[in-house]
This record gives sequence, C-alpha cells and structure tokens, in this order.
Amino acid sequence: MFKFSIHSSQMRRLAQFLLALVLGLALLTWAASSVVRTTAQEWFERDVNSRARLALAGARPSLAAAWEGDAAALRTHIAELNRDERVMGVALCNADFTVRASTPGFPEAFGCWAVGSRVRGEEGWSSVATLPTGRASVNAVPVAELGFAVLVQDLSYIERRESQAQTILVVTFVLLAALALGVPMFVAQWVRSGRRAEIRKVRLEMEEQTEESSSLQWNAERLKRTLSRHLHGEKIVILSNREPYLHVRKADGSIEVQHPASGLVTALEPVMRACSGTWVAHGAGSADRETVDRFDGVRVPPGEESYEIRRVWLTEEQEQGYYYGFSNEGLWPLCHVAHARPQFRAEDWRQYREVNQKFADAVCDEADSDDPVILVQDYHFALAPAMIRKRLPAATVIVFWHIPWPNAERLGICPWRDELLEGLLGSSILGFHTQLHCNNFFEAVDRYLETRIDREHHAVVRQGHRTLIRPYPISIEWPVRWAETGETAAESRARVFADLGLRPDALLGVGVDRLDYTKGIEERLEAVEALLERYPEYRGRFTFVQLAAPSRTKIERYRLLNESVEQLTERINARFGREGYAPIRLLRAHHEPPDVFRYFRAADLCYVSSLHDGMNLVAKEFVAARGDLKGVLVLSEFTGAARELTEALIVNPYDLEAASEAMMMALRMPVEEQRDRMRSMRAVITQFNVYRWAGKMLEDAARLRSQERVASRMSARSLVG
Ligand code: ADQ
Repeated sequence: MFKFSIHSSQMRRLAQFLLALVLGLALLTWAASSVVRTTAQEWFERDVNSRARLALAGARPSLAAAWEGDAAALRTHIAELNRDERVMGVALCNADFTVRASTPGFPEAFGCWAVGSRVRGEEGWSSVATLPTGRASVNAVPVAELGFAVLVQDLSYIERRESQAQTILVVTFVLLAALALGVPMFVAQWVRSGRRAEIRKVRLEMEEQTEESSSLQWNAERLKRTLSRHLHGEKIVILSNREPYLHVRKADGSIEVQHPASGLVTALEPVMRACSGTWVAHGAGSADRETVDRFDGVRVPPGEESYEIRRVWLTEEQEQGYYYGFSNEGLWPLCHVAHARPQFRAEDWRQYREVNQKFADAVCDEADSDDPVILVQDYHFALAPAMIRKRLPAATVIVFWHIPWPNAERLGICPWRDELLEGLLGSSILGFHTQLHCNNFFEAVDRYLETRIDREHHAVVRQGHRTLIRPYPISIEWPVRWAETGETAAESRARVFADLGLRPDALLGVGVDRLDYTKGIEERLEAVEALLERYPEYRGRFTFVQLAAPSRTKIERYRLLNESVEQLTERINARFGREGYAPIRLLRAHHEPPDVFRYFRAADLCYVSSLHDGMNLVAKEFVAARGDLKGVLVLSEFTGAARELTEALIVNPYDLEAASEAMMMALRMPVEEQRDRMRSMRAVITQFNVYRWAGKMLEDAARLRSQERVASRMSARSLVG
C-alpha cells in the first residue's frame, strides 16, 4: 500500500527542521560577527596606540633637543613622524598650550588647548574619537619640561576591514545555509522520485491488467500469458486432498486411470493444464504406488503429460481421522446448513493437524524458490497455510475454500475454531465463492481473534501479516472438452433413450451428484413424486434419471443417505411405475465426464436441488452442454450458482410443491423461451469461466507480490538511509 500522505508529512517535517537549522545558523553568524567585530576593533586600536606611543617615545629626545632651536628643524622631525600613511597629523605644543609646530591638516579637534589639560605625568594621554572622516586615535606625550607632542591616527581603515570581514562571513553563511537546505531536500526529492517511479511501474502493471481484464475473454492461452507476464512463468504448486487422476487396479489385473467426480478437480484440472507445475495430493488409487517414480511423482494427463502429481501417502488411521473424521464429519456439516450434526473428536483433530503438517512439508519440498506461488484447496487444509508460511515466509499462499463459510455463531460450536481461523490467516489471499461467505469469515475473525479488520481493502491483519479476503466465484472451463464430442444433442438423446428404454415421446429430467446429503437428492426425488401427484399427465411419460456417484461411503450419514435414496426410489417407482415405466432411474455409479455430458444433452430439464452449496458446477456444466440452446435448468436458491445463473428457474428445494411446479413449467416451456434463457446463461459462463476464476486470483497474487517487492525495497532503502 502506498501512502502519499505519509511521505508528504515526512517532507513537511524535514522542511521545518531545515528552516530551524537555517535560522539557528543565522543567529550564530550574527553573534559570531559581533564578537569578531568588537574583539578585532580592540586589537587594532591597542596595536595602533602602542605603535603611536613607541613612535612618540622614540622621537622625544630629538624633539627636546630641537625644541628651542630652528623651527625648520622641528618641522623636519614632525614630518618624519607624519610619514606613516595612517597618521593624520602631528602637533608640538608649548607648556602654555600654544602651538610650537604642526603638520598641515592637523585636525582642529585635537588642538593644543583641547588636549593640553589632559596630558599628565610621563604616560601622557590617549583616546579615540569620531571625526567627520571616521574614527581616529589621539596620543599625547610630554617632551621634557618644554611642552607635549600630539599624534592623531586614522582608524577608519579598521571599520573598512571589519565590513569586509562581515561580508565574507555573510557570504559563507549563505553558502552554508544553501548547502544545509539543498542537500537534504535533494536527497529527499531523489528518494521520492525513486518511489514515484516504483509506484508508477506498479500502477502501469495494474492498468495493463485492468485493460486486459476488461477487453478480453479468459481462456487457457490468456491464463498462460497472465502467468508468464505477471508471475514470470513461475511454477505453481497446488495442494488438494483429491488428486485429478487416480490409478486403479481392475478385477482383470489391468490398471485404469480414473478422473474423480469432484467439483474441485473439475475446476482446477484445466488450470493446471494451462499452467503446468506440481499438484500435491493424497495418493488414494489402489495402483497409485505402482505408477509413481522414486520421488512419488507421476506426469499427467495420460498422453499429454503437461504437469506432475506428487502423491502423499496416508496411513489408515490418518485417513480416518483427517479425511473421514474431522474434514467430513466435522467441517463439512459445520459449513453446510443441511441438518447433519457435526462430530468433533479430539483424535480426529490430532490427525487433521498431523496430516496438514505432512502436506505442508510436501508442498514446501516441491517449491523451487523461497517465494513460490502455492494454491491451497479446500477445507481439508485449514491449518496448512500457516504451516507453509512458517517454513516459507515469503511465499504467496492462495487458499480457496470450495464450500460455504458458516456464520460466526455456527462456527463457534467447533472446539478448534480459533486454530482454524489462525491457520487460514497464514494465507496471502483467502477466496470464497460469494461475498456472503467472505462477510461470515470477517464476522468470525472479529468475534474470536485479536486482529485488525481492514474493511476498506477487504483484509485481515494479524501479527503484522495481511490476508486479503475476496470472493472468486468458481466456474468450469469454456469451451468444455466434454461438450465437444462431435455427437449432436439429438444423437445423445437417442442414445440415452435407447439405454434407458424410453419411448420416443418421453420427457427426461436429469440430476448429477455425488451421493451427498447437502445435494438435496431426497428432496429432489420427493419433488418428482409431487409433480406426478399434482400433474397426472406426466405419469408414464416423465422419467427422472439420477446419476449418483457413491461418496464417503465409510461415513454412517452417507450410508444412511444411500439407503434412504434407494428406498425413496423404490417407493416412488412402486407408486407411479408400471410395466415398462419407472419414473425414477437411479444410476448409482461414477460416470466418466463424456457420459455425464451425454445425459445433460439428452434431458429436457436438469434439477439441481442442493440444500446448501458453495457454487455447484453441475448447474454450469448442464448449461455448457446445451449448445443446442434447449433444456431448462431448475436451480436451488441455496447454491452459489443461483447468483450468476439468474435465468434458471430458481426454487427453494424444501418447498416440494414449488419445486414440482417449476419442473412442470420447465417441461411446458416454449422452445423460444428455453433458447433465450439458455443463451443468456451461456453468455455468463463464457465470460465467467474457470480461467477467469484462476486468472483473477493469480492477478491479485501478482499485484500483491509486486506491492510487497516495492515495500521491501523501500524499507531496505530507508534502513540504509
Ligand atoms: P462438489 O460438492 O463436488 O464440489 P459440484 O460443484 O457440483 O460439487 O461438482 C461435482 C462435480 O462432480 C461435477 O463436475 C460433476 O460433473 C461431477 N459429478 C457429479 N456426480 C458425478 C457422477 N455420478 N459421476 C461422475 N461425475 C460426477 C465442491 C463444492 C461445490 C463447488 C465445487 C467447486 O461442494 O459447491 O462448486 O467444490 O468449488
């Protein structure tokens, strides 16, 4: 942050100091010059007097001898005394104060009568007086008993010398004052212009970034350019629990590469392909160990090998405590308002801490500089940012929290809430999907930690370290690889209808999720039941296919959900199904992306009914899949996506009647309206794609890095100064 006001006030203080210095110097010069003047005057006068006395004393015998004699001889003597150019005149006076002899031009003021009465004893008399021509010194000495001699000397030359000396002193003072003022002002100006140049550079970079941001659409190429331009092509290290590619041993003994069903992987994989670098993740595939090199690394994607996965191995206890326990039975329900009670076990927390440290170490080992750019992903690693910062204080750690952030009251039930907040505040940038989640985070920090919240810059400052808190709504790649299969929507529909054994005039709804209680799958199926109940014309005609990837099956709550979804499907199918028709088709399996996209293209509607969801990429994928501009998205208002995809039919998934009505409207929607809505949603995703999401974070990181570099250069300079 650059604060011009601070620099101007420093300049003001410097100017005040210099002014005081100059005034002090002036006072000193004035005092010195008066002392010099009085002292020099005294010295000169004393000198002139003693010279006059010596001259008179030396001349006394010869004057006495010549006194009574020839007047011409006396004049020769006094002419002798008058030879010095500074002697103004010499007079010889008789004892009765009459003039015996005098040189021409002898000053009247010191005539024999004026001086005579003052000449006493052998010493005589001396004085200084001011004549119209300037100051003069008078010396009178007795000459035997005959009279006295008077010698007047000009002192005006002393004043002339004094004024010359004073001129020299004033000139010296002016030179000194100019130096005293000029040198520091010049240095300060030089430092300021240096600072201005640095600031101008940063501002220019920012302007360039803004210009580029507003003019171009984000894509892989632009992301690459951003990296090489603003981060000088530095290697990026990503940390996430889930790896983008798993190696799995199949029953026939062969090894298969799987792409997991995960929103996080969906978002980050295209980013990594664009940026290269290293992705540190848990090696969870059954053949993962067999496929890594001796540094636990493997290059992916298969056939392309554009980046590396560094696998970290966990023991069963670690996976149980850190992943299933604290992450998924503690934090996941804590952050989602989906009515599952969070479980907080001390042992899980211990494993969570230990595993966070293990991953933080692996990340630091992968860093190839002391200020790497590290992207930490999600709620599995709330503690890692502070741990990384401890080992690499200059690192730029960007954390993205993929799920909602709860309000402060709800967070408060976690026994380790302070540690979680402290861990996250080790990051440089902490991103959430929405502003609401950022606000919740500020509120929690405000309530539980001693920090300074800088609302103007959306940052939290703790123990001198600043973390920016920003919304970065995540998205999908654009165009989506899986949407470009060369298969038309009609072909996809025909294939899916054939696979499901549907009549050509059937209507199809689709849901695609991990089997997770936050996704509202039970509510979705109940809404389909309500649709068939309220609008009987759809019985026998409308089918809802649910692709459900089994997830976290070791957790009791997920097993219960699995059973509940199965029972619900059976019940609804028993109620409305008949020979050759089942209203709900539950496909409980992981599907590879091309299959998922085929279902998207085949459907008349897609219902995303999350009870609470950070973003929800399924909604965006459905829109991306519909290049034919057909199909309707019914979307829960409790997803981050509902804020961007406003042309979807937005519903409250708890309100079964309203949800069934929205499905009915979707099935009856004229094609023109479908096209309008789809076109507008596609325009949003085209613009706000995953490259923009990553690009914005990396641009902010680059800006932060250049600001920090400028600040550290300036503080180094001021230390030197
Ligand atoms: P998730 O909870 O995993 O992500 P989501 O955003 O919907 O949720 O992404 C799921 C991904 O898995 C999608 O790419 C989808 O296609 C895929 N998928 C779902 N079911 C599948 C199946 N049966 N077979 C194969 N693939 C399947 C978390 C947060 C979200 C946030 C993302 C990204 O919970 O709110 O949007 O991270 O930040």
